[in-house]
Amino acid sequence: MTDLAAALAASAEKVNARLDALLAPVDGDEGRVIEAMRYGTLQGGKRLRPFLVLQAAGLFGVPEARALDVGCALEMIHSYSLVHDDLPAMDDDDLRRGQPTCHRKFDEATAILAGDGLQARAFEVLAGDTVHPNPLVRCQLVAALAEAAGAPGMVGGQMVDLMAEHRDPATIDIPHITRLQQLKTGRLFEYACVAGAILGEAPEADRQAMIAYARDMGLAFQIADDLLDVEGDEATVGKGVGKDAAAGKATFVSLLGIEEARREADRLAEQAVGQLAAYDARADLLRAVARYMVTRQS
Ligand code: GRG
Repeated sequence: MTDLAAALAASAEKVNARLDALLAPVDGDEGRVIEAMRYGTLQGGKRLRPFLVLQAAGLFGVPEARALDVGCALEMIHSYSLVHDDLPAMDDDDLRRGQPTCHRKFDEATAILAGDGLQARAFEVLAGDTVHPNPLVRCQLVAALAEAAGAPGMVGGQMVDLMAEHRDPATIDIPHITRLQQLKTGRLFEYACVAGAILGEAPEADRQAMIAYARDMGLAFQIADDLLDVEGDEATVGKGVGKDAAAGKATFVSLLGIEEARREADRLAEQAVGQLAAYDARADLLRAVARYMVTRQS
């Protein structure tokens, strides 16, 4: 096992245990929504975003327990986005992480409430004093996550994605896809990294370095995701276009082709590593994770 694989596994174990505690089951009718929130969150997942929070926070001397709660709050937002993205009104998916999607396991109304509940719980955790003794720091963390997850970020990106269905396909070019993905998936990665700097009350230059690193790494992640989609499609269906492209959506791969997309993902991963030039060996796992984003198999 590489150092990164071991560190990812150790971090995921801590994140899973803390998420389990933060989403404790309750009795009564409302227990069903908690059960669905737990289902949407605790059924696997790589826990990349909390790992990034922990690693970025480590650069700025932040105690791990604080970073862990921020990472768990972020993972709740990520999980809510997946539960809602799978709904019939969005992607209408039956499987997530190899298991029935939340609305298939429960029902549509419960899955909507589970996503809503996860979002609210995330902000409740962030506002709690286990995260940081200084309420101004907690306020900054809350405001930054609201921006990353909301209309200026992930939700806005999802809207741009939905609107693309009504656009002339010829107008969907690389700048359009880049912006869409920076909002839809990139902003949560940016939050993961800048949250470490906010927790450490680091200077603005560090915050910008964390954002620049995450921006390049997040795009590399997304291109790799498109490549995995095509490779999975080649393996299982033999069409070799990927689920999104087969559904008529433009992707980095459909616009650039497989080889060029792979080169661009590698270039962005190295650019992400370059953004960490000012940091010592404590940033080595962040460097490794940028390279892992483009070599991962799931
Ligand atoms: C519904 C508000 C709302 C937003 C949905 C992020 C998003 C917006 C939808 C996810 C759709 C999707 C599958 C995008 C591909 C990239 C991505 C975010 C993959 C899932 O992230 P991983 O690989 O997943 O970190 P795990 O399962 O490891 O947590």
